Amino acid sequence: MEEGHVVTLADCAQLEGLFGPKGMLTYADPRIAFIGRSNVGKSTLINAILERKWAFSSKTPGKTRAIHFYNAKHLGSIFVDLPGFGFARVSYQERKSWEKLLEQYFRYDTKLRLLCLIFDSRRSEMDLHVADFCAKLGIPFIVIFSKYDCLKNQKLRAESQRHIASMKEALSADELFLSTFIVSSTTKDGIPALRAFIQKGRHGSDL
Ligand SMILES: Nc1nc2c(ncn2[C@@H]2O[C@H](COP(=O)(O)OP(=O)(O)OP(=O)(O)O)[C@@H](O)[C@H]2O)c(=O)[nH]1
Ligand SMILES: [Mg+2]
Repeated sequence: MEEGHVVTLADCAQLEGLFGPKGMLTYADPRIAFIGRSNVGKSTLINAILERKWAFSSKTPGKTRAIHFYNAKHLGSIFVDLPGFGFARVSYQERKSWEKLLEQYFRYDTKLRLLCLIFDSRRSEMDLHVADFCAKLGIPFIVIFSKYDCLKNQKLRAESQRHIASMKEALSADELFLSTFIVSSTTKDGIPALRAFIQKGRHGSDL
């Protein structure tokens, strides 16, 4: 299989062809999926981890509207960019069809080994229902706090650290919860540690 963007999944009708007995993803490397609200920086983070410019990012929320698969041979994984949820400007109909696609994708992809749940470091509400959703899928997950460079002063950083600590505490009982990471795709802070974690998991030692 080629390096880079390999396939876009936009319709449930493609699932059997991709994940069935002769599917192109059936015998490919395991998957790591990135999930989170629209505009939290999922696509940008994928590019930062990969040190490639494969995923499309945008200032306008709702950029990623289908499921994109990127084959990262150098990291031994296929990165999955999922559409951001909570994007208000799409119709009810469109949102429902995304939800169905996501649900079906999770059902079909038996080689999904890690979910990366992304939160914007500036938001302080406990978005634990998303973590709950991950826990229900039965797949190990990590929580990543993005855009840390946007916290411009010590007070904001201290607030964010408190929020992260309480979220960690709330998740600690969950066996599938592995770790938290604080990152900035702009300054690249935290990216090497996250990349190392993902690479290590490839050999089955942690995940
Ligand atoms: N300052 C800063 N901006 C960032 C960072 N990461 C992403 N951004 C910006 O945030 C915006 C959204 O980034 P995307 O990567 O497109 O976000 P997404 O989560 O993929 O969004 P959807 O595809 O809509 O779900 C873009 O303008 C990025 O340049 C970061 O670490 N720091
Ligand atoms: Mg995106």
